[in-house]
Amino acid sequence: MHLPSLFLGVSALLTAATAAPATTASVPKCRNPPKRQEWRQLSQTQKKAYLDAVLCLATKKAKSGIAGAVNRFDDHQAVHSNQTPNIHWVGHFIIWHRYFTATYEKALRNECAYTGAQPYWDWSLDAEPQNPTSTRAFDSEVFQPYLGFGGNGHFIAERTPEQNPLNITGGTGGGCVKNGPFVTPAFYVNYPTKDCLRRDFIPWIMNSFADPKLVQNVLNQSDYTSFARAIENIPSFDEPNIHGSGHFGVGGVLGTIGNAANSPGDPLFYLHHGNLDHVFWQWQQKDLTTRLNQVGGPIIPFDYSGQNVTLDFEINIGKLAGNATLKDLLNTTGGTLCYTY
Ligand SMILES: [Cu+2]
Repeated sequence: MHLPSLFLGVSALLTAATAAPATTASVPKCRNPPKRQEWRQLSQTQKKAYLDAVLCLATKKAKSGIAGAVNRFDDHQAVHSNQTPNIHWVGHFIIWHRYFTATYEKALRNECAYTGAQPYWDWSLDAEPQNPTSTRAFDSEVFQPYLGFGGNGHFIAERTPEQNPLNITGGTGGGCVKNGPFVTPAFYVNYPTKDCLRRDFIPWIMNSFADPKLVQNVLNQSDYTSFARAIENIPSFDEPNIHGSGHFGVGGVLGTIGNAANSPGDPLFYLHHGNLDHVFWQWQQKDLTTRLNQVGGPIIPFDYSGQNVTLDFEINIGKLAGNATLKDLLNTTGGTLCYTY
C-alpha cells in the first residue's frame, strides 16, 4: 500500500473539482438570443420549420437511458414523467419547466437544424370566459391541420371511473388526433407504451381556465412566492388556474396533454409551457432587478409551512442537460439559458 500517493491522488481530484465547477465555469455567454413569438406571429415558413424540427427530433435515437424512450422527443417526455412527483406545486415549478422547455428548444436547434425560437400559444387570446360552450379556441391557428398541430381526437363516449376519477364532464374527443402532422403513423407517442397522440377538447375548461383576467391576476402578484402559487393555484376543477388551461382544455380526460406525467407527449405541451414561461418573463420584467434574484415556495409539493427553495437550489433534468441553479435559470439570457421574448 502506498498511502501517501493515494492521498495525493484524492487531494488532486478535490483541487480539480474545486477549480472547475461544471455549473459555472463551462457556461458560455449568450449572444443573439432567439426571440420567442406567439404561434400566430410566425410566417408559414417559420411554422413549417418548427413542425418539421419536432418530427425530426422524433427520428433521433434516445439518449436519456430511460426504458421506453425510443427517440429524442420521447427522452424529454420520459424525464418529465420520472420527475412528476417533485416538480408540481413546488416553488421551482415554473423554473423547472422553463429549463425543460429551453432544453427542448436547444435540442430542436442543435440536433434538427432549427434556426428559430421556441414558439408559444397564448390561449388567453382564444378563450371566451363569458361563453363556456364556445369552441372558438379550438379553431385557433395552433390546431390547424396544415401548418398547425392538428385538432381534436375521435370521440370516445365511454370514460371509466379509473380513467376519470374526478368525473370531469364535457369531453368531446379522447381518441387519436384526426389530422395534422402528428397523426399516426407519421408520429407515435412511444412513452410509456406505444400509442397515438390523443386529444379530448373540453370547451368549458378552455374558456374558464384561459381567462385573461386570471393571467392578469398572476401578473399582479407582488413577490415570487405568491406568483408561483397563483400560476398553479390548487388542483381543483372548481377553481380555475391558467396552468390547467392547455392541459385540461386540450387534453381533457383521455388526451395526452391532460396526463400529469406524460403531457409532454403532445408537441403542443411546449407551446403551452412556452406561454406560461412568457407570463413568468413578463412578470419578471416589471421589476427585473428584484426578480432576477428572488425565489420561494416549498421544496416538497404543497408543503407551505416547510422548507423553501433558495437561489442555490439545483434543478435536475436527468441526462437532458447538466444541473442548474434557480439563480442561473431566473435569467433567460444569462448563458445557461439564451432566449428572449
Ligand atoms: Cu409539468
